Amino acid sequence: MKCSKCGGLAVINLHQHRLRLCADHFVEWAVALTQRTIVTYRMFTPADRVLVAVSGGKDSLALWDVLLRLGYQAEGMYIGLGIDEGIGYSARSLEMCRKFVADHHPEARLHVVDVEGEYGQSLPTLARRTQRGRGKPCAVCGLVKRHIMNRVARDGGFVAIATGHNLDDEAAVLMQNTLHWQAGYLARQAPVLVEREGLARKVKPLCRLYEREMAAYALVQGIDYIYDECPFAKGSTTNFYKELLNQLELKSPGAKQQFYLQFLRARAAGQVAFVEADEGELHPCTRCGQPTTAGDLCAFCRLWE
Ligand code: Q46
Ligand code: ZN
Ligand code: ZN
Repeated sequence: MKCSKCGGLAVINLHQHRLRLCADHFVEWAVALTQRTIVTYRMFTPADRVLVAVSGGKDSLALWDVLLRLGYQAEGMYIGLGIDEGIGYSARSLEMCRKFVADHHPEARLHVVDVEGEYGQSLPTLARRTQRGRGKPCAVCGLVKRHIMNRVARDGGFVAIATGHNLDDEAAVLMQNTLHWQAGYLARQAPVLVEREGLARKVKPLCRLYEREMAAYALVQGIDYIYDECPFAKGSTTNFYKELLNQLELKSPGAKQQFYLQFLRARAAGQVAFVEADEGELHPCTRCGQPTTAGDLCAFCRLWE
């Protein structure tokens, strides 16, 4: 298999783009596509400080790598959830983030927030105690991560929070929301969530890259990452939809990309419109000061009551 650009040995076949690329041209292509996405959706500029949410997995570490290569002021943020489940998941994922910095970008800054150290309970303990989410800690986890990311972004003066969601993640969520006609979620599913009163902007610069491309990027760049998913992700509905979409992709290369990009285009052109659920007025939580639509205390602060 020959590289479509230089005729050298290709390491990846990008069926949906009709491209085969060697290692160098693949890295160049992935970095350029990310840069185009950042510019197209006006995510941030080189003058802005960006906080990258890193989990130790391939997508978030690759994203951080790409942003630093592009010269952005990107700092990492790792949230230690205290998940062990017999595989030392959180400890190993933090180790991967530290190793990434040491091996690839020793000058980069990594912020670490340890949930148990800072708030007194690990995520699994907190989730058990509050009994939210039917035995799975994911609902509480989402709430905790959103709160902490927003706090670090606000205190540190970051313009945006960047996450490593790739096209497979976005297409799976889109499929899930479409099958259930979740109009409120569909209205909010975008590469950029604009900032509003006290809530930082959220951006997904990898939303045009396939998951297999991110794995290839990490491999080619020699980025070590934690292969295991969070143990609580097993059997998740998102994973189920990802598998369905992969079957579709096998029969019809490019199907995932088309599904997601056509949605974005149709929405941008005003062909489809979804009304965002009215979440009510935001006001500051009396304890932490973060915006909330609930009563005096925000949902995060109520967790610790
Ligand atoms: S929500 Fe659930 Fe994830 Fe939190 S507990 Fe793990 S699987 S990390 S993206
Ligand atoms: Zn080449
Ligand atoms: Zn609060």
